[in-house]
Amino acid sequence: MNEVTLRYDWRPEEVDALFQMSFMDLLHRAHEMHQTCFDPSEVQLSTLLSIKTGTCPENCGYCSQSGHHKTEVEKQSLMAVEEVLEKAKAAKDAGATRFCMGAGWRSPPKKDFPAVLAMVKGVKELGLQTCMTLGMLDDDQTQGLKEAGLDYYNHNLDTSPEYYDKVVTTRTYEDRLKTLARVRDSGMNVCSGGILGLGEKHEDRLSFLCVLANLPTHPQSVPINRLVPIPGTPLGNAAPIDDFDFVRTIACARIMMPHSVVRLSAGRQTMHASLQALCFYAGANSIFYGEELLTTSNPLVQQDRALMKRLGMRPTGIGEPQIDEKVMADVA
Ligand code: SAM
Ligand code: DTB
Ligand code: SF4
Repeated sequence: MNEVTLRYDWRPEEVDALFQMSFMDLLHRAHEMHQTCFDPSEVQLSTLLSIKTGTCPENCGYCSQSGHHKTEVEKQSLMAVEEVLEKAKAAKDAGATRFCMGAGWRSPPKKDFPAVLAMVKGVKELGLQTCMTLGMLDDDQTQGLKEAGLDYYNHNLDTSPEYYDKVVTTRTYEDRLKTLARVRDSGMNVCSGGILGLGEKHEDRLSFLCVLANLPTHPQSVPINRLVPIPGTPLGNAAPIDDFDFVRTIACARIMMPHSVVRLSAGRQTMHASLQALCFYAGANSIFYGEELLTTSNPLVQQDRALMKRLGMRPTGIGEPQIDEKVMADVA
């Protein structure tokens, strides 16, 4: 009898020991965990839509939407609810099971909140899971989203607490943790992960993974982004992260948060099919599906369908809410 025990006391030295394993041994270990907790042939498909783009008051060094950087991004005020629902319907028809709506806000403005709630309700009525990422939330906003039926709230920690202020200074890591706590306490599913390739050190990746895995409950969804360098941002010329270090990070996330759905997120556009396959083997079991992320491009739907076919993988509705993650998984 094999048991998966969920741990919340990971230490950076232990994660470093995982990273120091041979690539093959680490992937083998991660894949065994993946097989124990999921069907590794399944991949969850989430489609993204930017519902409000650009002019964000935050200064995140990686982001095309920050009003602090001179980027080419086309600014757009809040999209009409009807237009969002049309996009959601198209995503469902293409095979997505979750629709993620993102806004270039520090936090949602009061005047726009009724429309945001209408989007959640409308997208749910189409039979899709809903996710939103709107920046920091207060208690009332969190409650409003929960009551509207929002399934997931995305709020990334992005990197280690030690490196955070090298990337953004208009808010603190503590602010991020507070919003995550509100979302978690409301009973909504948490989607939280990060970006690799921000110029962070190996130690920052260890620390980032430990913070994420040592939250009171593991985020139900963990997006791992590879930086999409945006011209005009402070990180527009950042050196790309080594492919194998990227895969190793996914493997560690799988081992440390066994029941979380790990999403191979931004950055797939520049990843060869074989690198993506390695990420799936290491434990990634979700992707952003659809030709656009928020402001940058993503592989075409036909390409992703072809990739799944080549790999013998199929889309699934596995990102079902998994609030009861304390349950132990037993396998014979
Ligand atoms: N404004 C909200 C916030 O920051 O939480 C929501 C939107 S923001 C664009 C959501 C996430 O997208 C960020 O936390 C970051 O992880 C990711 N992201 C933004 N720009 C990126 C880029 N150039 N490459 C990779 N990931 C990026
Ligand atoms: C996440 O972790 N990645 C998504 C989503 N959550 C909101 C965003 C990726 C953005 C990539 C750059 C862009 O398209 O602007
Ligand atoms: Fe604004 Fe979010 Fe971009 Fe930061 S990541 S600048 S908060 S849209």
